[in-house]
Amino acid sequence: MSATPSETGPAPAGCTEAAGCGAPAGDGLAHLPERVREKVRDHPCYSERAHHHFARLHVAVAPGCNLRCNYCNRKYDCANESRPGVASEVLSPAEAVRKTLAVAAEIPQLSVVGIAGPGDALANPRRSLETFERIREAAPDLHLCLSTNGLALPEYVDRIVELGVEHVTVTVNAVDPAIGAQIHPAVVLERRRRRGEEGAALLIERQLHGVAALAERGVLVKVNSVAIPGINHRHLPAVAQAVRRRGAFLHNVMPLIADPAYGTYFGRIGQRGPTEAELLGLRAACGSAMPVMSHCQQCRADAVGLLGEDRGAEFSRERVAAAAVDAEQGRARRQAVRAELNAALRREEPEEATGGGA
Ligand code: CLF
Ligand code: SF4
Repeated sequence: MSATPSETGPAPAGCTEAAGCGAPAGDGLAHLPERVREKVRDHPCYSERAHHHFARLHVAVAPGCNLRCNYCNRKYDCANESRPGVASEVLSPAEAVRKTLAVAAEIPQLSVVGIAGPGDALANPRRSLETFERIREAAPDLHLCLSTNGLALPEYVDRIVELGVEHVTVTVNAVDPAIGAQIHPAVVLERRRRRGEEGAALLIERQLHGVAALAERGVLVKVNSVAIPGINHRHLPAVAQAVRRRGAFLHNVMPLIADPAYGTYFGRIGQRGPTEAELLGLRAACGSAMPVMSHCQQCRADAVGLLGEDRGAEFSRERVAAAAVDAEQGRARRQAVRAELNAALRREEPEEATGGGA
């Protein structure tokens, strides 16, 4: 989320891509091919059931952004501020790996490491991709997950696939440039800033292209949309249809968070978020295109633990640097715990397939 875009600028506080890279509806996994089930079963965001058992870690290595979103403030938060995409500190790739190993040794239910800000993962490609490369090497059992606004996505599809990133979230708030420009007033691509509908059209074109290219390569693509009453609220079912046609797997429809205290443009002008009833109605409307995630916690960009709990304070830079981590022992413990959880969930799947009712 933010106010002033810059490619290199200081860390945006919370990417709503990140801000809510949210997840799917109740896991009717049984209808999916086994190769897809394997990728979803222990991902706490892609499977509603998994989120009760498996944990995720966000490594906040991506400070810059290439987009301006009217719901973003691009500031660091205090550690107690729990809202989408914010982070208390930005890590180097080496620090991110160390943190991953420390968390994975302490939380054996850890199954996913994601990059979700605090800016945009692909506006910081060197840092993000190096981080994934190193984590893949150090802890190959962990799923890699990336969240992006999609502007730079077409350039990185091959690299994402090559690194074995199996889950990518793209935030798509509009497929109509006139609506998109009210949410994203400016984009920066190849050092050129484009404003208004020109910028929004470019963003949309690249988002949809990126979603299709990833889906064709077998990456599971989740799309996040921020519901903003009076702006894109009635338009989101059209977004759902457009991304489904490009192969998106899951839609996360999230409420706008626009507290004036956060200093975002929408906060300053008093733009309200959707009511609970509006959000439910919208999720139902979007759900005719594809499954809709309803358990998203709109995580911080440095979130740690099960969805809904945040153990980030236990893994600050200082604590991680001082911790003695036995990576091998951690891996063995994690693999045993995850194997047991996976087996239990697998046993439940046939019941789910027949027990869902009419
Ligand atoms: Fe993180 Fe996002 Fe991956 Fe999940 S979060 S990068 S897909 S591992 Fe999950 Fe958090 Fe919602 Fe995102 S609950 S904000 S959907
Ligand atoms: Fe903020 Fe950039 Fe994410 Fe938009 S894309 S929410 S401006 S960090």
